[in-house]
Amino acid sequence: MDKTAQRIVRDIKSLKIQGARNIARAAVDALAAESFSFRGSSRNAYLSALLVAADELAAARATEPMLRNYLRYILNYVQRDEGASVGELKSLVASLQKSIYRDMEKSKTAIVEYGASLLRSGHTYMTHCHSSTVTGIFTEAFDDGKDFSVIACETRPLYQGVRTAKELASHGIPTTLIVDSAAHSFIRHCDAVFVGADAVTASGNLVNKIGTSGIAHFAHSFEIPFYSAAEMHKFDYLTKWGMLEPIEQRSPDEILKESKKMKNLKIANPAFDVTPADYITAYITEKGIIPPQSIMLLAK
Ligand code: RUB
Repeated sequence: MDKTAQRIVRDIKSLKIQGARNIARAAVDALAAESFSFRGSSRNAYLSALLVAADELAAARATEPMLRNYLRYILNYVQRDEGASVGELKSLVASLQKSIYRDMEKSKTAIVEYGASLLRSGHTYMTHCHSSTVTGIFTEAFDDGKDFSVIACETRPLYQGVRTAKELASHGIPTTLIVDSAAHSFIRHCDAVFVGADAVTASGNLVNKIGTSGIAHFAHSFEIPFYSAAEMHKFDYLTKWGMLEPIEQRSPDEILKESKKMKNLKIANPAFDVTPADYITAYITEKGIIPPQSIMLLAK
């Protein structure tokens, strides 16, 4: 595999690159790098190099349909063009990479606009983990002159919520950072919850950072609206056929370094959990703000 592609796989695995959008974009870059660095004129050898790289990238993070959808999109185009030379296929991949960038930017702009329209001055919002889409919504609304505050859960074990809190606070948004276990105590002071999405399933369920489903449960019991900002590319088409979204299990070392030396101690570290559609007020997508029950109708 190409060196740049290998580095991107490592960075995705080690969470140097984090968040579904960033991961998907990096995976597209890796596949484009693999394509660009291919030497030779055999179409079959070129295709196998792309397929091997795509497999490695897809395996880097189990719970990321956006990554898989974009890789599949590129491979479909490349495989369909049966008469094309390797040179032509390389140009095709480069132009698909650019059109994916445009597509991602366009959908993020639309989601941010729809999401920001839900925010009100004087309100307080809770968020969990680090979603580039949700921070985009908050900063856009703030820049529009809305005066609100945010409560960010720190998101153990890797504290992506601390990143969110720092980002929002340095943008000027009044932000309170809390430990995950304080979510229940603080949610009653919130007007809505905004989280990102790693995957959306055919039944409208949300797969997002571990801890999301607990917060959704609290929000439901206090009748507080719960929104997830999710591009349609986060929809996992395989769930239409009954496949369950795989949940990535992370290293025990993220929780306790010395655990391997201890007898009778097992560490469980799932990276994501599933929030039932019933707890979700709506998904904020590039197609509008839609109830979870409609997601499958709108996913192409
Ligand atoms: C990140 C996470 C984010 C989603 C959405 O988990 O759960 O909420 O990926 O992010 P991790 P975005 O830090 O383990 O990758 O809106 O940026 O796609």
